[in-house]
Amino acid sequence: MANGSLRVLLISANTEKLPDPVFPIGAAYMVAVAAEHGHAVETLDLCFLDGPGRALDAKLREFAPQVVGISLRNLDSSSYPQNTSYIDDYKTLVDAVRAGSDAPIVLGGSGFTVMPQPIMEYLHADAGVVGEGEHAFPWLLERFAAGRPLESTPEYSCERVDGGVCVTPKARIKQLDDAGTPLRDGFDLHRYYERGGALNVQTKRGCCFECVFCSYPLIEGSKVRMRAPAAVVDEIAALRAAHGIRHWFFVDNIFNLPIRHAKEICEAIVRRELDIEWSGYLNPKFIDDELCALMARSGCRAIEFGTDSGSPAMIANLRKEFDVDDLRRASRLCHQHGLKFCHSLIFGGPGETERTVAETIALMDELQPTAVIALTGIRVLPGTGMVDIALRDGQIDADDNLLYPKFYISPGLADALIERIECYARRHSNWIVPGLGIKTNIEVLQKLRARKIKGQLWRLLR
Ligand code: B12
Repeated sequence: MANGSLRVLLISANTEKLPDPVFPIGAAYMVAVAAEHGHAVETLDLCFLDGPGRALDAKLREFAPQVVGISLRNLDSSSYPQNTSYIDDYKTLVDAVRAGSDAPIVLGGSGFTVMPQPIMEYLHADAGVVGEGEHAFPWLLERFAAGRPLESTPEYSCERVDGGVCVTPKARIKQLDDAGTPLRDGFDLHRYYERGGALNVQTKRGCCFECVFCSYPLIEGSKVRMRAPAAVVDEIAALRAAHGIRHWFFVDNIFNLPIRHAKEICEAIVRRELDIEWSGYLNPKFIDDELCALMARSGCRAIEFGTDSGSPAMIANLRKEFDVDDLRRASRLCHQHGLKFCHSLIFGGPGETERTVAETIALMDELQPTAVIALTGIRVLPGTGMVDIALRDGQIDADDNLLYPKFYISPGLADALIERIECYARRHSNWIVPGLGIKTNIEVLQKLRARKIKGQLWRLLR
């Protein structure tokens, strides 16, 4: 091995299969950068294994990694009252790596970035990268290879947490095309495609909004940075040609902002005759006739609107930057262009009352979306506006580190809310309520996948 090169094992720790198993794109970006910097990289994906067990032991023995990177995508299912926390599985994983290897353990991923300190304190890792890893991970590997400590530099701030070090890049990557593309070969691409119904691709990072509950700007920054449409299309085309992947999910926080960029992506897909089908998250405000036409032509088959509420008062309380007329217009455009669409809702936010719940339900009746995905309760995440509100309303304690999920439900509404949504959703076949197990039966979903049905399964609900 070349001087300064290390054996790096990248583990994707995510095992969640609802609503679908999702390809570990963040980990695949890290595989790519580590390999580009001359390191020997191997991968271990826990998604389809029954616990790390023998597979991990064999990897540690045979590959003898000098660094183990662990990608933590999710903390918990973020649904209430039914909820799954993954934190204890991560602890079991880290302990198993420790038992079989002396290699330093480096954490990263969106789940890690949401609350680095509590995770470092609980898992006792050697290091963690907060935010995007394309620059920070190779920097950290170089330090390990040279036997140098992790200390702050003009580019990185290094903070000691419980015997480990949290590395935070002081600036985000400006030119997103410099981030490269994920190297996917280390993961079972076909299995994710078969069982998840799509692969994923990113066209931009960042979110400029400040919705009161949302962690996206904390994870990706509040400045939107875009990839060149040609680069996005090249990435899709390569996987289309090499592996026949036709179905895609754009993982952008908001696919259609800036709207010009979204149109360029669609135009590039059409021009290159990629013959794909795709879906993604859209904001109901930045949508017009031209975008819908282009989306339909380029293969968009399902749109998820981050609507959250249909009540004017709640839209304001959640600090959303659109209004009910935007929701009406966006829904109408989808109907006109034959685009299947769903509204994602979060009930129970600050100020929610029976009246605002009724307003949202009435609006859904009016808009006739293909599906509604409803959450009851807001998972309180550190660094978001929900912390102060939940403290004020006595729903969390000041010393709660929020590692295990706490949910905010507008005071006085808790049981009434769950009953109301359950009752409504059971009578309306296009409502999905993960926290109540409504339309989230994994056996049913996997049977549909076994019948080779691709794309978003909620499309089938209406
Ligand atoms: C797109 C998306 C989805 C799509 C995924 C579609 C698909 N086919 O990929 C859908 C709708 C299916 C979905 C579902 C869920 N999601 Co989701 N999702 C996202 C979103 C918006 C983007 C994720 C993504 O792909 N990012 C792009 C990649 C490139 O970024 P990345 O993974 O963060 O990787 C970078 C860094 O983190 C770092 N990195 C990553 N790994 C590693 C490893 C090491 C060692 C290092 C050093 C660095 C590093 O470098 C990478 C490149 O810069 C995020 C929010 C966000 N903006 O992050 C939520 C997010 C990941 N989801 C979340 C959750 C909770 C879920 C669900 C559990 C529940 C739900 N809300 O539906 C399910 C779980 C699904 C599953 N099987 O795992 C949470 C997870 C944190 C938490 N609160 O637990 C997030 C962060 C949103 C939030 N609420 O805060 N999701």
